[in-house]
Amino acid sequence: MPRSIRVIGVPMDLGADRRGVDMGPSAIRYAGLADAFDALDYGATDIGDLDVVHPELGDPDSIEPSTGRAKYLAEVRELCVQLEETVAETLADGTFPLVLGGDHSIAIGSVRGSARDGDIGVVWFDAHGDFNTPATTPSGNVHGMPLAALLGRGAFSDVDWTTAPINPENIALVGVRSLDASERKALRDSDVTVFTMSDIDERGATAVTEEALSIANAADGVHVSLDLDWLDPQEAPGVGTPVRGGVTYREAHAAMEVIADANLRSLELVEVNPILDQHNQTAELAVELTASALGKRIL
Ligand code: 4U7
Ligand code: MN
Ligand code: MN
Ligand code: MN
Repeated sequence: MPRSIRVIGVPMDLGADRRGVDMGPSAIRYAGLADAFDALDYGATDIGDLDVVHPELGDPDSIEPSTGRAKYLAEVRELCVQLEETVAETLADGTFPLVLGGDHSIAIGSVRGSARDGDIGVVWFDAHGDFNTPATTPSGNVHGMPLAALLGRGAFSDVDWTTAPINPENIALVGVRSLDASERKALRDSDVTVFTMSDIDERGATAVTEEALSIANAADGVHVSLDLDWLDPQEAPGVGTPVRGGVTYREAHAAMEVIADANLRSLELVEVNPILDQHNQTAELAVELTASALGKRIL
C-alpha cells in the first residue's frame, strides 16, 4: 500500500437508529490517530468529514423497498454515493483511504469506491453477519444489511447504487457470533466464507485471519472492514450493538498484524460509539488496531 494515507470521516448513524456512532470519527481522531501515523512514518492528510443529512431532516421511510423495510435508505444512499466518489478519488490519486465511521451502512460506499480501482476481496471483522435484506431484517436498520446490499441480494437487486462487482468467494467474515435466523440461512446458502468465534476458539485468531486473507487476497486488492463490535465488549464497550464473547485485545492485534501482510487497498473502522464508551477506550483501541494493520510492531 502507498505510504500516504487519506483520512475520510463519515459521521453517520442513520443506518443504526441514531445512537451516537456519528461521533465515532471525532473520538478516533481525539484518541491520537494523527500521532500514530507519524510514528509509523506514513504521510497522512485528514480531509475532515463528509456531509451527513441531519436526522431531524431525514425521513426513515423516504424510500420503501419493494419488500420489507430499510430505514433512512434515501439518506444512506446520498452518503454512500458521496463516499464512493471520495474513496475512488483517493485511490486514483495514489493515496490510501482510511474511512472512519459511522455506522456500518457506510461500507456500501467504501467498498464500491474501492472496487472501482480493480478487483477486490473483502475481510469483514464483525460480531454480526450484516447479511440481512429489507425483507429479513428484524430492525429495519441498514447497518445490519451492507454485505447483502453489496452483493445485490433481495430488494437491493432493484437499485443501482449498492452492488459492487465482488465475487462472494472472495469475501470472508471473521468473528461472527450473532446471526438472525434468516440471515444465518442466507449466509449458509451463499459463497461467502464465515469464520465464527468457534473457529477462533479452535484454531486461534492468527490462523483464522490468515485463511480469511487467503480468500480475499485471491483478488487484486483487499478491503478490510472492521466493526469494533468484533471485539469483546470488555475491551470495546463503546459500540452500537455489543455482543459478549468477542476477541480479546491480543487476538485483535494478532489478526491486524496478519492484515498488515495483505495487499491492502482500503481500510474502514466502524461502529465506535463514544456515548457508550468508557474514557474513549474503544476509540483508542481503533487507533491501535489501525497502527497494527498498517505495520506497527512491538520490536
Ligand atoms: B452491525 C441485527 F437484529 N442483526 O439486523 C440487525 F441483531 O453493523 C444487528 O454489525 C445488526 O453492528 C448489527 O439489526 C449491525 C439485529
Ligand atoms: Mn457490522
Ligand atoms: Mn457488528
Ligand atoms: Mn452495531
